Amino acid sequence: MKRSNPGFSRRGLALGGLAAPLLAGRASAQALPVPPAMLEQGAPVEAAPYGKPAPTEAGVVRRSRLGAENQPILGTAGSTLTPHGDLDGIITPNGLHFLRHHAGTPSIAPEQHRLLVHGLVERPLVFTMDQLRRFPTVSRLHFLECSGNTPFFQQARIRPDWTVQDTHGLLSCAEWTGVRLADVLAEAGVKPGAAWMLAEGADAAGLTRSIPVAKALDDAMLCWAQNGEALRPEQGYPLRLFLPGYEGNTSVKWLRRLKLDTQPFMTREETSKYTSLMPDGSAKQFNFTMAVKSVITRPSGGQTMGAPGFREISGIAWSGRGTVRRVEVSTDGGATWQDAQLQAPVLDKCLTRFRLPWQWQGGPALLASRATDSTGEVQPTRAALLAETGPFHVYHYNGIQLWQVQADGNVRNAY
Ligand SMILES: Nc1nc2c(c(=O)[nH]1)N[C@H]1C(S)=C(S)[C@@H](COP(=O)(O)O)O[C@H]1N2
Ligand SMILES: [Mo]
Repeated sequence: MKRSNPGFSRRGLALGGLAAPLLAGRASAQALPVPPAMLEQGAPVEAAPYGKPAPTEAGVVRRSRLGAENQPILGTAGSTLTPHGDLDGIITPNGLHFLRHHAGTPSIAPEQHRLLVHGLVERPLVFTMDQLRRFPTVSRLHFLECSGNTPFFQQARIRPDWTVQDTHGLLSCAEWTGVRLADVLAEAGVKPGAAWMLAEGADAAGLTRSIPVAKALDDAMLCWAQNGEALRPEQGYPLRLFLPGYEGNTSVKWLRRLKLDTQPFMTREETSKYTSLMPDGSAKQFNFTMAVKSVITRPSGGQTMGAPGFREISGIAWSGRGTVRRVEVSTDGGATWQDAQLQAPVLDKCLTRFRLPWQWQGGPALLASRATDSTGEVQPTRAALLAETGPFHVYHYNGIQLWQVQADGNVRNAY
C-alpha cells in the first residue's frame, strides 16, 4: 500500500496570504458539526507494551528503489529506503532508518560480543559490551548517508515516478549514543606512526574499511544506542562504528575488530567498490566526506497538490563538512531563488529542516532547493556535477533535485 501525498492533499488550505483565513468561504463556528467522540472505552494500556504507528499509517514503510526489483541482487545484499516524503522534522524513527546490508542482519548475543583493538598499539585489548559502557558516554545527532544515495544513473534509467524515497532514501538521521573512539584508543595506547585503522564487521560480509586515525581520534564513536534505545539489529546491534559526515559504508555495523597500521589495508570495499572513476581514467579512492546536499520533501514526487493556494515548501539539508548555512528554494527551475527558513536546531553533520511559505497559483512549477554549508560550498546543478565527474561516476551524487509540479497538481521527478 502506498500513500500518495500524505498530509499534503489532506491540508486543502487556500490561504490568500499568511494573514488570510485558513480556508476561504468556511461556515461560521455555530453551523459546524462537532467532531465525533468515542463513547466506548478504547484499547487497554497493556495492548501496547511497545508502541506502533496507527494502522492507517501502515503505508509509511521502507522499501527498495522503484526499478530495483529487476536487478539480480540477493535479498541479503540489498537496501531499503527511508520514506522522507512522509516524515517531518529531522529525526528518522528507528523502524524507518534505511538499511544497507552486504550479507543480511546477523543475530548477535550482546554478552558474547567482543571488540578486539590491536595492531600499532601499546596494549592490544579485547572489550566486552559491559567494559565499553564504562567509558564516558556521549549522545549526538548526526545523519547517515550511503554514498550510493541518489544514483548518477544514465538519464534513461531515471524514472519520472520516483519519489523522494527513491531519490534520497539511503539517508537517515538519529541521535547516536556510545563512547568516543578516542577514549578507547587512548586505553590501548596509539603507537607513533599509526595512520590508518581497519574496522571490521562480524557479519558474513566481514565488511572492512580503512579509516584515517585522525578521524578515529576526532569525532568517531562506538555506538550501542539510537534515538534513546538499543540499536536495532539491522543498524548493527550490539555495536557499530559511527563516523559523522563520512560515507555510510565506513560506519561499520556489528563492529568486532579495529587494527591500527601505517598504511591503508586496501580491502575489497575500498578497491573494487566505493571508488569513483574519473573522466581521465583515474579513480578517486578514500573519498570519505559527504558533500553539501538538500532536497524538498514536500511537495515532492508522487504527491498531489490539491486546490491552489497556500503551501509550505519543506525539506532537508545536510553536509558532511559541517553545518548548513543557507538553503535557497526556487519554484521556476532555478531562474530565481528565495531564502528558506532554517528550523532550529542547526547542528554539525546533521539534517537541517528548511521551510518556505508559497502561494501555488495552480499552474506548472519546477521546484528546487540549493544548500550552502559552513565551508561555503554550494550544492551544484546536475549538469555542473556531471561535467566535473564524467559518465562513469557512481557514488557521492549531490546535485540539485528538481520536482515538476504539473498543471493537474501531480508532482513528478524531473532531475
Ligand atoms: N558490517 C557491516 N557494516 C556495514 C554494512 C554491511 O553490510 N556490513 N553496510 C554499510 C553501508 S554500505 C552503509 S550505507 C551503512 C548503512 O547503515 P544502516 O543499514 O544502519 O542504514 O552501513 C555500513 N556498514
Ligand atoms: Mo552504503
